[in-house]
Amino acid sequence: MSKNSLVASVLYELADYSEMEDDQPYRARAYRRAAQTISSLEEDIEDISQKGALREIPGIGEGIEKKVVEILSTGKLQTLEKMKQRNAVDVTSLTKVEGIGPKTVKALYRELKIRNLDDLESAIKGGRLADFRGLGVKDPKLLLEHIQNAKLQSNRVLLEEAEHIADKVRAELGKLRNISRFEIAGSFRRKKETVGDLDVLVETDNPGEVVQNFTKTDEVREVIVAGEYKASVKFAKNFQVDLRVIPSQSWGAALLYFTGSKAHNIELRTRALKMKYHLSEYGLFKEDNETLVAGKSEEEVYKALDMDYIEPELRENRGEIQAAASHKLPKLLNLEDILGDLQMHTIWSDGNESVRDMAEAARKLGYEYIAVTDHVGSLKIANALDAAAIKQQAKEIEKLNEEYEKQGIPFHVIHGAEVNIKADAKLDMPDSVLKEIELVLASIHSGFNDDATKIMKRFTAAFENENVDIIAHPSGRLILERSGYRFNLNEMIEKSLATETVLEIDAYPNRLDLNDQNAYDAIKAGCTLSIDTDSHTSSELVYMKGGVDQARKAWAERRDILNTKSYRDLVKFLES
Ligand code: DGT
Ligand code: CA
Ligand code: CA
Ligand code: ZN
Repeated sequence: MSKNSLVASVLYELADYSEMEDDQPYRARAYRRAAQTISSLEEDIEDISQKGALREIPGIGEGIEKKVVEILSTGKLQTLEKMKQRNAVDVTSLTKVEGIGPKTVKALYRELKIRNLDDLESAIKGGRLADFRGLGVKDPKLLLEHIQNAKLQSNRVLLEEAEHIADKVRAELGKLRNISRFEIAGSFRRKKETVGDLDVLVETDNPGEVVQNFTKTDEVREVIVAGEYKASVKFAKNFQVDLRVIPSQSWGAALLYFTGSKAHNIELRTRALKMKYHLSEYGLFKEDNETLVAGKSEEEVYKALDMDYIEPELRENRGEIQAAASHKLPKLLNLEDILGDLQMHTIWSDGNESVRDMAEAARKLGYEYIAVTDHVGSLKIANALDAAAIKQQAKEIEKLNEEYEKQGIPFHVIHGAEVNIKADAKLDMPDSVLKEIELVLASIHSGFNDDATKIMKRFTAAFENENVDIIAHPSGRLILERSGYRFNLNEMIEKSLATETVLEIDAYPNRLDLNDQNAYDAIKAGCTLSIDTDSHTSSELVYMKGGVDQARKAWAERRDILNTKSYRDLVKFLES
């Protein structure tokens, strides 16, 4: 399987350590950029390396090329290993604490000799952090909470990363003999935004052999336990994979049980008891005589409990049990329902490819349209466009659309923009300019520490501006990194309905913003959402899948999502 994520994670770590050691910040930035590019590559980095084409990847020069080759052949990087020894500071864990970056880690080490989370915790408890500058959060209670979160998170990965690990599991299982079927259950199957471990179920006539062979596969770094029917192992980066052998007659019951969630299971068992049954991972039994009623498939179990089948994404105990019993489950959105993507960036601002490149990639995905939404205004880091550049871009897009029309290609590029909602609650571009843009996303990129009232004042200005169509990544969170600003969801929902402004599910893997619970509340209240990838290169357009997964967790149907509309209907909506 592809080593892209391994190479990326080593480079990310290298970036953190060099930021801590080095006074030349561009170096860390270069490593980080390369890591980001590599993790989003479609092509296998090993193949690229074998072709000698590493240098053709944007952001990879001679120095990084050498490092990539070393990681590919040895699985690690000598420079990084030395840095780790030299510092003996657990940068990886410390930077997981909200508000702590590599620079703070450096200062914490220099001034207070803090090397890891435990050191940090005792420093806070001992009041030794009182005079320390360079921490945004001062409140010891809040800091300890952040440390606790960092400890909990330390082995959780983004769903997108779990997908790559799952690919490895599938590949390894595919090589083993005597497996008649397998399935990855748990939070992974429910498409939770982060995954703690993988729960693999297999059906086989040779349990002992399969378990043993699994523990000997290439990906396994450590065997925690291995019995006759079960093994727990660690993959790279300490990520746990549990494997269980399941008998055929219990397959469905076990899949149901190990898919969870725990809360869903408990509700389901309660329902079974009321119907004089007993439900376990082995099957659904008559309460009095232990006769097996159902267990071969999940469908069979739900049916015996007088329920419709419940998709794994919905199994979070948000009312799905009652809905399934009264045949009122939503008809969930599918990836095929999505006809376009309404947030992406090009070389006009901070993206890596041209408008045409993005359009062509979107056409290959079968879309009818995209909106190109480069940053506009004065955001320097994002290389935002000014009014003159916006006009030029409009012309470029118009030309491309004309070209498509001449060739009879039914594809449209919508001229959009992402405008920053400034700290003073003004949009970072005058209305006279915004008015000329077909689709305007508004979002917050600064002033994250504002209180909820101030944040809502800023959002209100955006909602009430009639040029604004979509509020992008509404919470501003980065999963496993920062929790986002304080916003009031109910007020957001009210404003969205009142002003017909769409809320976004930003599908970028570490954003998924709105999150599933907030999106669920918004949809329930009647809001329309759009699912956009926020792509900065064309290979990221496939992140749509993760956005759709989150929307499905939020009970979204096709009609709830803006970009399931045909191009004509979308234009009507934007013009109204
Ligand atoms: P994770 O791994 O933390 O992302 O979350 P899950 O949901 O995969 O949790 P995990 O791996 O601990 O367990 C897998 C499933 O097994 C879980 O979703 C439901 C089921 N399960 C585990 N422990 C219990 C339990 O004590 N009671 C019940 N009813 N189900 C359990
Ligand atoms: Ca799990
Ligand atoms: Ca587990
Ligand atoms: Zn943005």
